[in-house]
Amino acid sequence: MELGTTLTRFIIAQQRKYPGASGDFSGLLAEIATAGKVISHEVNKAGLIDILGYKGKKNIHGEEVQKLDDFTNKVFMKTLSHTGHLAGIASEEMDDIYQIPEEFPRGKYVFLMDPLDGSSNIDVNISVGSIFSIYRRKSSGPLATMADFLQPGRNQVCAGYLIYGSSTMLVYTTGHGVHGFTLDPGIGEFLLSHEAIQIPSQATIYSINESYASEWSDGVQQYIEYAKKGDKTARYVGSLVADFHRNLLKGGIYIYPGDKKNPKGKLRLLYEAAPLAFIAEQAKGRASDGLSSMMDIVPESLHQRVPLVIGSPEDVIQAEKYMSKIDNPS
Ligand code: P6P
Repeated sequence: MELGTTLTRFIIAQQRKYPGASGDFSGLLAEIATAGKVISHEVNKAGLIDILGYKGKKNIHGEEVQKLDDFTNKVFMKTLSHTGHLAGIASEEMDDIYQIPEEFPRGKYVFLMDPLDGSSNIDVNISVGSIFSIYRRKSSGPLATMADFLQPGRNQVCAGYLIYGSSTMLVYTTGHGVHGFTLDPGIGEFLLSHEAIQIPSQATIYSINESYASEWSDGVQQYIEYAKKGDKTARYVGSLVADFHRNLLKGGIYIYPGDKKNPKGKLRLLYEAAPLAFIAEQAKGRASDGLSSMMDIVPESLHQRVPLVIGSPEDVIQAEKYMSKIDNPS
């Protein structure tokens, strides 16, 4: 039986292909994959054991912390802290940065994550995901600093996501293209299933929550009207990783705009928009806040929100034309 290309084998081959690529990623990616296997196992039986529902606390954003949010955060923390590659970790589920404990060797990278995005969808069996981003630290002392984390997306050395859906997939980039691996639960291995993913330059899908239409800017309103008059069709799961992953493979545009009530929108720059922007650009796609490239936005705080326009480059450019001309006429 042909095993297929395992994640480990692919990473080793990539290191040979790109000698400058640090071997550190092989260790980190292998542990991220391990965390993904553990989380996939729990997510897939969530309806059967008491890890659903509300944990009885709220996070820094005032959002109810689901039991599985907490579980997945802990899985990544335990799996990654010992690798010796990280100096610190930031998470949507943690108010401040986490220093790798001194009993573990500290490394030259920092790791940021949304450990379980879309977790409120678990109860109704909709795909959810984990999103991660890795930077080389800028500081040199024993402890990671906030400056290590507040870097523009262009500085990322690795970004990816796990999607827990009809199958569990790991999709990542280290700046040499975007590659997708599907978990074979029978052997517990992630096998290469989507090598060198490239997003179609233009497509018919647009993803946006139209219930907020009355709050949108004129530019967003007029772009969506333009899209509806054209050949586009609406697809909106309400789970960012699921909407992004579908558009990455089939093409399309996803928009979570700012609006009159929330000018910066809902999504987080550092552990949602920036890692997906790195993936989109590596897949020949495009990502912005409607005006500026997502990869060039310099973060001012760990949990800051940002409007997101991402997907097929020609569709994103068209949306940006409406949003810049109408919302921000020079
Ligand atoms: P809305 C989930 O809470 C999430 O952060 C993303 O996964 C998803 O795309 C978005 O929020 C959905 O938000 O406002 O459309 O319900």
